Amino acid sequence: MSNFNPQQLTALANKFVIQGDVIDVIPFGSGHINDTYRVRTAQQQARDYLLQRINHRVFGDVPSLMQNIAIVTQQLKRKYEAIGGNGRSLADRVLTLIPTHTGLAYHQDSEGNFWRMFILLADTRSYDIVETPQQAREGGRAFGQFQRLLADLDVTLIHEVLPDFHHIGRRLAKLHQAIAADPVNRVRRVEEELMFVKAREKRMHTILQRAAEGQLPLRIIHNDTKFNNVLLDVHDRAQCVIDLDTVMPGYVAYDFGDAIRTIINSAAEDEADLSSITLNIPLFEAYTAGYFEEAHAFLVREEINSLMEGVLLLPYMQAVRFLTDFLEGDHYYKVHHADHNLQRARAQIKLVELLEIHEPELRNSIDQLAKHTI
Ligand code: GN1
Ligand code: MG
Repeated sequence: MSNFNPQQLTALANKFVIQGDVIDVIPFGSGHINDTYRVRTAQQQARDYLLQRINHRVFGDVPSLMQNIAIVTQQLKRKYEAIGGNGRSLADRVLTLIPTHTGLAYHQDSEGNFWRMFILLADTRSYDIVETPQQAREGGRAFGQFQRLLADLDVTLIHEVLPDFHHIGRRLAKLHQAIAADPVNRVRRVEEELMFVKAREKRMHTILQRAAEGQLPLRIIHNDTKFNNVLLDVHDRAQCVIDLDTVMPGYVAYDFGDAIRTIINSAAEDEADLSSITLNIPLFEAYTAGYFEEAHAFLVREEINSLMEGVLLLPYMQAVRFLTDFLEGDHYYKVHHADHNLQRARAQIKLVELLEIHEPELRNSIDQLAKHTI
């Protein structure tokens, strides 16, 4: 995280239309891309805020990114208004952007950094590792509902801010470029991992092939359905889906697979001790059941058939992305120690191995749960 001192951060927070005087601005959350801070304000009953520095090396077109978020949050608010309150205010269920004093969705500082602000949702929490089936089911409902409420939004309104984000062919091409260039002389350290990746390249194209055959509708999906992107309330009920930076057109299996990647894994995404990575199948089933409760309203049969492909693809793609960044010298993801990207890649590879072993069982479970709800 770049260093901004408290005075600078307070001044940045005051660029936005906030209520109350700023008490402090402190680092918050565990994202790998943007820098996030919590802004506490003095006024009683006033909300706290989230201040974020958008990583503009990753998100080259910040105005389009912010436009996507505005379109998506407006649509969600419209839908929730129509459905009715459920005892919660709209600001508690959908992210709310706070404008700058000049009426913009972001502030650009003198060094060219882009900043934005959201309301911080009080009394919520997120989990890096899921603990109970109830949490998993709530996560499934939340992402299923997110897709459902966006299902009638015109796909062409949303900018593809990170082109080919989940296109495995492009991701592999980047990995091969990194192998060929080998700028920091690390290829020799990942030969085993590269063999694992290469042995599965063809199979991992299944979703793209089915899409090219016209069997999978292109929908607006979240594209970063890590479980910690759902905020749960104090009773572990899903309250709000967050991190809308990557909301773009894609296939539902991507969101399903990325969520399962983090839910079924009993260990952390970057677990160093590979023997502690195991599959928690009851959590997988709970997420899937919750997902179908919401998604049955729009899913077509071919999409249901594609979900298991997503479960294998997303951890595989994540391994490819971590390996690529490792080979390129760690420029994309924030790393917290030497070889962090390698450790992350190895943990994801271990996960793919386990998922392959349990594939028939997981596929069967998806089919059974789909029958009950669809
Ligand atoms: C990044 O926003 P954050 O840090 O949760 C990444 C995701 C990866 C994730 C892996 C824009 O997400 O695609 O799945 O790390 N976001 C981007 O933990 O690349
Ligand atoms: Mg993200």
